This record gives sequence, C-alpha cells and structure tokens, in this order.
Amino acid sequence: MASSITREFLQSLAEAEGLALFGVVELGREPDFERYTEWLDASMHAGMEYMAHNQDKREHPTRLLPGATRALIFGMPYYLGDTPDDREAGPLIAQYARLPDYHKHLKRKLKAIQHALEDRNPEIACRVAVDTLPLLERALAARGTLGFIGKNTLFIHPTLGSFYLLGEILSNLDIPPDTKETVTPSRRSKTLGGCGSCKLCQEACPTGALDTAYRLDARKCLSYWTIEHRGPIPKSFWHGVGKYIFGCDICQLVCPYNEAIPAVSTEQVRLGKTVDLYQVATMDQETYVTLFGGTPMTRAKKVGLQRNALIAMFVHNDSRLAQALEQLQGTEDPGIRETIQEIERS
Ligand code: B12
Ligand code: SF4
Ligand code: SF4
Repeated sequence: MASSITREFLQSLAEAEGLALFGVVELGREPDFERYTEWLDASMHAGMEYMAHNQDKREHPTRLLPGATRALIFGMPYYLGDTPDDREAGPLIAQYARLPDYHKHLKRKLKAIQHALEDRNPEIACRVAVDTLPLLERALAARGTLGFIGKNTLFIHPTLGSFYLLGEILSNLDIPPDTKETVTPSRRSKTLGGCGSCKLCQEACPTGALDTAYRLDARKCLSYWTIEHRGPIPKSFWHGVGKYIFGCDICQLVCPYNEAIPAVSTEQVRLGKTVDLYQVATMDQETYVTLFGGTPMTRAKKVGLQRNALIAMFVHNDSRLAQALEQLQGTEDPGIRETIQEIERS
C-alpha cells in the first residue's frame, strides 16, 4: 500500500514511546518454523499446551491479518541493574516481573503508534501483538537489522543487550524491510553480534535447560516451573527455586552482551529484588492483589506464588517455615498440598 509513512517517521514514533529497538521485517512463510516444530516434537514445551496450537499461523503469520506485508518490531528495555552476583542473594524475582505487566504497558505504547499511523493514513491495516498472538516473535525480530538469537535462545542486540521485551505491529505498509549482514552461529562481532565459542549461559544455567545450544528445554527451565507450571514442582528443581522465586535471569545476567548496558529509570518499579517469603507463602487474596496486582507475577496465580515461596523457605532453612506450614494446613490447592507433604517427608 502506497503511503506517506516512512521508516524515519516510524523510528521517531518508537523513540517517543521509549522503545529503543525498532525494525521492519517482511512477512511471509516463517523460515525458522521447523525449529519450532522440532522443539514441539521433542516435547520441550513441557506443559504449555497452548504452544502447540495455531501452528499454521506461526508458519504463516500473514494469516493473522489479511493483506499483511510487514511486521514492525519494537523492543522495550527493562534492565534494572541486577548483576550475576545477585544470584547469591536469592531468592530473586526476575527483573521484568518487578515492573508493571508489559503485556498491557507495551501494548498501550504500540496502540499509540498504531493510532499515529492511522491518523497519517486511514487506509492502513494494523494488528498489535505482545505475546498475545501465535507468532515466533524472536525469529521475526532477528530478521530486522536489530540483532541475533543467542545460545540462551534470547533475542540479543549487539550493543543494547537482551533485556528487552518484544512487541509487533503487523501491517500492510509497503516500506522497505531491513537488510542485514547475516551472523553465522560460529561468528562473534561486537557490532553484528553472534555467540562464537562463548557458552557462559549454558554453563551458568542451574538446571541444564540450555544443554543444547540455541534450544531451551522448558521441562528443565526455572522460568517454566515458577511461572507457567500448575501443581507441585519436582524436588530436583527446588534448589533453583531457592535462587529464583519467579522467572529467571541467569542466562542473561552472565551474557557478555549485557555487561555494559544502562539500567532503565526505576520510577515504574513495583517490586524489590525479593519478597518476604513468609508473607507470600501465607498471604490472603487482599495481600496478593496489593502486592502483585498489575505485575507479571499474577501469571503464576496466588497459589503458584505461595507454592514457590514455601519451596524457597525450605531451601533457605527459613525459621518461619513451620509456622507457614501450620497456617496452610487444610489448603485445597494440590500444588500447595503436595509441596507441604514433600517438605514434611524431607
Ligand atoms: C513460551 C515462552 C517462554 C517459555 C519457553 C521459552 C523458549 N525459549 O521457548 C518459558 C516459560 C521457559 C519462557 C521463559 C522466558 N521468557 Co518467554 N516467551 C515464550 C513465548 C510466549 C513463546 C516462545 C516460543 O515460541 N518458543 C518456541 C521456540 C522454539 O521458539 P524461540 O525460542 O523463540 O526460537 C525461535 C527463533 O529464536 C529461531 N531460532 C532459535 N534458535 C535459533 C538459532 C539460530 C542460529 C537462528 C538463526 C535462529 C534460531 O527459531 C525458533 C523457532 O522459530 C515468547 C513470546 C512469543 N510469542 O514469541 C516469550 C518470550 C520469548 N519470552 C521472553 C522473556 C523475557 C522470557 C524470560 C527472560 C522471562 C524470565 N525472566 O523468566 C525467560 C527466558 C528464558 C529463555 N532463555 O528463553 C521474551 C524474550 C525477549 C528477548 N529479548 O528475547 C519473549 C519474546 C516475550 C516478549 N514478547 O518479549 N518463555
Ligand atoms: S531462564 Fe534460568 S533456568 Fe531457564 S534456561 Fe535461563 S538460566 Fe536456565
Ligand atoms: S552468554 Fe555467550 S553463548 Fe550465551 S547468549 Fe550470550 S554470547 Fe551467546
């Protein structure tokens, strides 16, 4: 579609919304689609059944918006200044989760950009996505000029690092897509990216989820267990929950591309690095809403956060554990009930 919308205009809209990453990618059949089906075939999506749905749309993202030709890719920074040493101070909350829920926050920014585009050209068709559509967001992003996929499977910008949340606007714009010099996995360049022979993230992962480079086995990832999984967490992962009570940043904190990146302004920060474990393990609905309402932590639901807190109390020999167990006697949630039984057996 012919339009007066240029890349420069889009870039200025992104910058006005504080989105440091911006790219334009041609939409067509997803070339990295087979990596996704191989991942599914190997059951690496663990209990995330939704990851197996809508495969056709992940393969052909144009089916998400009739006439779509481009994906505009945006990245919102969220680095809060944590360092690899913070792992010893656990249990931590992953940095993105200490901020307002990005699904809403980033979506609002992308909607504002969409409206600015529609004001300039009412015929434009747009669809905003922030985790919400069946899209291989990292695969898409890595085709813009922006960056590359690391062995930790994160999308990394060579100078801005990986602590970015991604969002897209699918559209029927006809602006030229980005072109880039391809970074082969064996190469490493400060300006173009690439992992080369580095494997710091693989070595640092406490649970072996990155044993195969460029492939994350969610069945072994703390982020999966503490956020997505419902029910009890297998005992073999409890030491990890003692490090991260919600999500996990370890494979990013150790990455050399994140060494010298600036932290974002802390005005928006909703939560500290950690929580009072006893308070979380025994919280009522009102405390849950006050502490975590509007943050990404609600994804685990109240019972998931209580389960995680109990496990972390056990790992850290918290003196208030017996009191917490006492208070939770009679809880119906199977995740909490079985966690209590496991603690009592240990
Ligand atoms: C399911 C999911 C998870 C799962 C599984 C993660 C995984 N690696 O697949 C779990 C719960 C474990 C998870 C954890 C996290 N997640 Co998550 N997650 C997603 C989600 C919804 C889908 C990911 C997916 O499609 N996985 C399937 C696999 C096969 O796809 P993929 O890893 O993206 O790989 C594709 C490409 O990267 C490419 N590719 C893969 N390897 C290689 C190698 C080479 C050489 C090349 C060229 C290409 C290539 O091919 C693949 C298939 O097409 C996306 C949002 C989205 N819709 O994309 C967010 C998303 C990936 N998550 C995100 C974040 C922030 C996290 C956490 C950091 C949160 C935290 N602090 O705990 C961790 C990071 C863990 C990690 N190391 O990846 C961000 C990542 C931003 C970024 N900079 O990359 C995303 C994009 C959400 C967003 N909108 O910002 N997540
Ligand atoms: S998020 Fe944590 S557990 Fe998951 S792969 Fe990265 S380091 Fe391993
Ligand atoms: S830690 Fe090393 S191997 Fe892992 S993503 Fe970063 S550069 Fe690549």
